Formats: sequence, structure tokens, C-alpha cells
Amino acid sequence: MDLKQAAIKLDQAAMKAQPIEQLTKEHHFNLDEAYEIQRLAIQERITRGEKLIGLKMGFTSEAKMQQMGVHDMIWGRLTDSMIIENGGEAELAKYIHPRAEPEICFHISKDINGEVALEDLDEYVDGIATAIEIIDSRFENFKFSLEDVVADNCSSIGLAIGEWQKPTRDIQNLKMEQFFNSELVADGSSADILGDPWKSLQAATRLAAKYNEPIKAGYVIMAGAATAAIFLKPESDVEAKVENLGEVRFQVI
Ligand code: OOG
Ligand code: MG
Repeated sequence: MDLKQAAIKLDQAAMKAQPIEQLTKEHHFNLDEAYEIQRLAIQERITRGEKLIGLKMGFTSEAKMQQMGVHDMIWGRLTDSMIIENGGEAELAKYIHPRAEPEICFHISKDINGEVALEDLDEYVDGIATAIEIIDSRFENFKFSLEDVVADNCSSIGLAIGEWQKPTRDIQNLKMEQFFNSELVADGSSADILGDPWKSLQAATRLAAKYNEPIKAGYVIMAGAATAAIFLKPESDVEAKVENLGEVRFQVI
């Protein structure tokens, strides 16, 4: 399979908000090739003027692995075009079949070059916040294999971040909730994110180093969801709350 061609196909599907068939239905490719497709697809965005603003971890909880039927940790890239202001609007027409999930997000204070040990991570983090990720698989029916979803930048399309809080190690057992129009639609615990969301950040440093993707000062790193993701509904108010970390919201239009 031509990796560049696959990358362009995925990028176009995202830009036009039109789903495509799973790549692995017709082609066989391995995980490293999937990450190369992801890199090339993001390169298309960067060529158009977008900027990398961070990385996201995926399938760091059992609930997410169960919902999507994929059982390995994955990581993807975030660009500035994906940001939704806290209190801002998300336009349904821009997406294919978007879902939202509450997350915890780290703000990086210092360039990271190489894997960092769990106990040394404090040196590199100057904020932690509640976030909502919008995921929007480019594949029909939101169905994919591990290689498909990695090539598709782990379904990334949007993120909203709440107010940054002072970093603390004490985030291993925080209640995480998602509301649509003030109604609770999903809840879980940060304990379900690898037992401790800091471990997700540690994994991000390991995987970024493995794939030669530097983590830069100012980046945000999303730790992955603890709950299943919920389809966005028209005209709804979407809010996430994480115990001790505050809330973040946006309006679907
Ligand atoms: C893939 C992205 C997974 C998470 O938080 O686990 C993810 C998907 O579910 O489509 O973002
Ligand atoms: Mg996520």
C-alpha cells in the first residue's frame, strides 16, 4: 500500500467529513506503517498551516478498550485547529459521527527528549486540567482495527481544556463525569486510566521517544478517557467535570 496515498485519503475524509471504508479491509499493513500513515496525514495539516500542540493517549482504560474492541495503547497528534474554546461552540456539520469523552490533560513546561521515568515527570509539568476530547473516526460506522485507528490519528478531531490547576500527584482516584444538558451521561474514575493518569503521561514519553516525536514545552498531553465515549447531540450543552480539577464545557451547534 502507498502510505502517502492512504494518508491523503484519511486527511480528505476528515476535511470533508465523509467516512471511508476501513483501510485494512483492502490492504495489509503493520503498526509501524500505521504510525507512518498518521505522521504523513498530520503533515498534510501542517503544510496547510496548522501547528502541533500536543499528543493524546488512547485506550488507556478498560472501558474504552471494551467499547471499541481494541486492546492496545495508542497515541496520536493534536493540532491547533482541533481546539475548542472553553465555553465555545462545536459545529456538528464539521464532523462525521462525533463522540465526546471526559479526560485529564497535562501541560508540559519543558522540552522532553526521550523517555522520562514516572518519578521524574514533575519536572516537566506545570498544569493539569479537566478536558473533553471529541473523537470522530474517519471509518464507516466508527469501526476499525488497531492499525486502522492508529493510521487515522486515533480518531482525533477536537479538544476543549478547562482552567489549568497546579500539578499534583494526587489524581489517582478522581471522579470523572460527563453531562449533556446537565444530565449525567457517563461517569468513571481516573483510577481506570492505567491506575494513575501520570502513568499515561509516562507512556506518552516512551512512545514519543520510540517514534522520534519530540514533546515540546507548551504541549498538552491527553491521558485518555476512563469512560465510553458518547455521541454528540444537536444543540446540546456538553460538560465534563473531574473531581478537584474543575470543569470544561462547550455548546454543540
Ligand atoms: C480511539 C481513540 C481513543 C481514548 O481516550 O481512549 C481515545 C477511538 O475510541 O475512536 O481517544
Ligand atoms: Mg480520548
